[in-house]
Amino acid sequence: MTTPAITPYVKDGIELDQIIVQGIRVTGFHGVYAPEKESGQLFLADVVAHVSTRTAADKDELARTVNYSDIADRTAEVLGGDPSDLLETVAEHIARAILEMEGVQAVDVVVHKPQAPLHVEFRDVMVKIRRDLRSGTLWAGKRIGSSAGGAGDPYSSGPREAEPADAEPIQPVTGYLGLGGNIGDVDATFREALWELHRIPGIEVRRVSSLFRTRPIGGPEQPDFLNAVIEVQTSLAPRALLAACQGIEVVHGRERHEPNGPRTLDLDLLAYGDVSLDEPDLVVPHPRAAERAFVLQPWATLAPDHVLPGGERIGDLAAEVGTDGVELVAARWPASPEPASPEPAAPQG
Ligand code: PH2
Ligand code: MG
Ligand code: MG
Repeated sequence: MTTPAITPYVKDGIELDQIIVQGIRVTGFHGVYAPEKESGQLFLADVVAHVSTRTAADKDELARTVNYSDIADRTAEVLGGDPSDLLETVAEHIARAILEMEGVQAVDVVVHKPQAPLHVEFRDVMVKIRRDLRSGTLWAGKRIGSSAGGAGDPYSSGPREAEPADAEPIQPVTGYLGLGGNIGDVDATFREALWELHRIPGIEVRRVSSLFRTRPIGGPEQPDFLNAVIEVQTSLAPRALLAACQGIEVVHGRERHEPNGPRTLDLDLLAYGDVSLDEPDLVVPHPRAAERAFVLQPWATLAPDHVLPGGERIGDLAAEVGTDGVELVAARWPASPEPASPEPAAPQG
């Protein structure tokens, strides 16, 4: 059984590594003809997961890579699972199952059906596909669901696409949120907001920037702000994450009187993975984030190497806007009280 050659998959100019499982063999019941669905026949699959294996190798830790045994299990489950008419469908379902695994950027799938009912002698029939997180499978709301094969199967034709703003990601996405406030005990409000966010299913607060006192930009005469940025990992759609932020603002007595006016808590969605959105209610990345020292300076203490979809690096943007009107209050924050995590960011240089 031969397998077609594997073309490298290149992401951000870097050729990814490949984890390959070949010849996974299972009796399956796929096929257009009734006898195929009744008796079943041999199906085989070859799967190439395109991943970066560097950190796993560096640390010699299974948790930092993709377990090839899981690749085989997921593939076998599709091969031996619900019958589809077409090999194309089987391949597509395997690709989706593998792309759901954290760290997998792209996948090649070959499905073989060496006992297909043909009129001539032959060695093998196969369908080969490549899918990646960008090539249309990124949005679970659009592409993934229990509806596969039914009338609602997203692969059947028809304009039933979820808006990207409402689509849940296949893999958890790293997001950045900006915190601001200048009314009340803002430090305490921020700490409460962290835990309120963390408690929401689908949001995990990962890391917290240093805390800054900042001169108000725009709006009426008002007290200085406190500002910080946090990193979250989320399985929520962008709009659901925004709604969570707005809910927490309301809990903390946020009232919208005037633009740029004083507030107890402002929770802004700064970035969501490398996604760009331009909706009436939601622009991502935050349209003014790249200009504001009170966002960029805290952000740069947390994720200086984060790159916006336009290619700008947070650390570079922070250096450009400078530190005018922005003063470090606490490098490590929140310092107290219990519980100690989410982990504060290590202070910069
Ligand atoms: N937020 C604003 C307007 N102006 N100025 C500072 N220093 N910090 C803020 O968070 C801030 C602001 C609107 O969201
Ligand atoms: Mg806001
Ligand atoms: Mg704001």
